[in-house]
Order: sequence, then C-alpha cells, then structure tokens
Amino acid sequence: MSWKYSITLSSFKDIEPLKTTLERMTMFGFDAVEMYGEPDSVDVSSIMDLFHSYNISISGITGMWGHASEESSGRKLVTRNKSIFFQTQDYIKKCIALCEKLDGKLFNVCLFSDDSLVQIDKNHARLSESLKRELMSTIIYPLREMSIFAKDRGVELLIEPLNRYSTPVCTTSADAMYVVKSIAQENVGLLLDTFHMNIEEDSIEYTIMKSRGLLKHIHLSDNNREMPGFAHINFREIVNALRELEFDRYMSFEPFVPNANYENDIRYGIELIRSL
Ligand SMILES: [Mn+2]
Repeated sequence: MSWKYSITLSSFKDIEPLKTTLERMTMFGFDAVEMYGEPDSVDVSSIMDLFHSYNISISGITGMWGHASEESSGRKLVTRNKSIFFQTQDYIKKCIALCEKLDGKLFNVCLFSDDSLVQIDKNHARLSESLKRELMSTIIYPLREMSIFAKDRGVELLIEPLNRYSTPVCTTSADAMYVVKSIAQENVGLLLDTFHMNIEEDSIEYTIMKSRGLLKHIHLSDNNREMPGFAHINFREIVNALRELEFDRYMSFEPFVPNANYENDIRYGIELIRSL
C-alpha cells in the first residue's frame, strides 16, 4: 500500500478555467485533485457535475488562507474581533460542507492573527514558544467544536503550520502538534508542507518521522514553490521518511504556476517523485 497523488486546483485558479485544469490533470495521471476553498464564489451544483464528468476524485478542500486575496486575508481565528472570528468559523463550516458534497475527506486550517495582538517579526525572528501557545490555546475549544462538525460529515480537519513570513502564530510542526493534541479528536491531524518545513524545521526528514500517527496529508513543492526538482529540497529523503512511516494517504502537489504553459514542469515534478 502506497500513497496517492493529488494536486491543488488553487495553483491554476487564476490562469485558466477549472474545466481546462481538470482535463489536463486527468491526462497527467493524478489520482485526485484538491478543490480550492472558495464556497461563495463557485456554483456548487455545476462544479459537482464538472467533477463527475471527469470521473476524478477530490482528495479534499484547500483552505484559502492568508494573503492570496482580499477575502482570504480577512480569515483569522486568533482575533479579538468577534465578527472576524465568526466569519472565519462560518468559512470553515462552508468549506467542510463543500468537501462533503464533493466526496472529499480533508480540509486544512492555517492560523492567522490580528496585527494588534501579534505581528510578523521584521528581523526574521520566531515568536517565543510561550506566546505562541498562549495565542493558540484561545482557539482550541472552538476548533474542537468545528472538528465535531467535520466528523459528522466524514471530513478530517487538518492543522497546517506555515512559516514565520506568513503568520507569526502556528509555524512549526511542534506548534501544529500542540494544537492537534489539545483538540484531541480522532478526525484532527497534521498537514505538513515541504515549502514551509524548509524554512522552519531543523530537518524535514526528522519532522516527518516525528509526526507518526498524526500526519494525514502532505503538500509538496520545492523551496522556490515550484514543482519538486526545480530547486534544492532533497525529495529522496522525504520519500524515504514517508515510506518508513508507511504513509498511505495523499501527497498533494501545491506549486506556484505563473501561466498556462506548465505542462512540462508538472510532468517533470510528478515523474521525479514517482521515480524516487
Ligand atoms: Mn500548503
């Protein structure tokens, strides 16, 4: 039993129609795709028809967090502003509901905070462990409630640590494991992303090994955010660590794709990982 391959549709969202991406990803031989989490800007029944017509599985929904758009930058759980908090909670529930409709199994949460509470350190420093824990501890109870909402819909809620340049709050696997263990629900796990791990972790391989039992999904891109093989992350070590864990879920490619002329790069990246 090995893992399966997926790719994030958000990578192609601004460069071509969804239908074109699905057509091409099916051709490249992906087992599944990860639908972007913008439940208010898609017509759910027509995208369901579209996915069924390509007969391609949906691994899950990608949470659209952070600075990708005006809407996504307003999504924050670590906030004193009740209306921002409730809007974010509502966003999470809508994504979980969309995930269930598309027969997906995963949705990832990234933690963002108010600038007035804490800011990204401009000297590239990390926040202290104690301050991070203090901030993260405030949202454990609501996240547990949201995870129960997800469990009732057959969806796993995954905590994805980012890096210090995206958010000050949850940036390492240790941070995310603290959140996952504190929520303490079976359907809550860890999503590790090679791009972020390359910035934050001492060793990507060791971080994967330490995540045994909690790791439910992987995002793959090289350290320049392109497909694996276009920069200097050692994917052989990553693949070996995942084999050691007997990882049997999705490895989901999450590349930055600047234009529609991507065919060779996507093929090269997936073939490279398959060859390791
Ligand atoms: Mn990611």
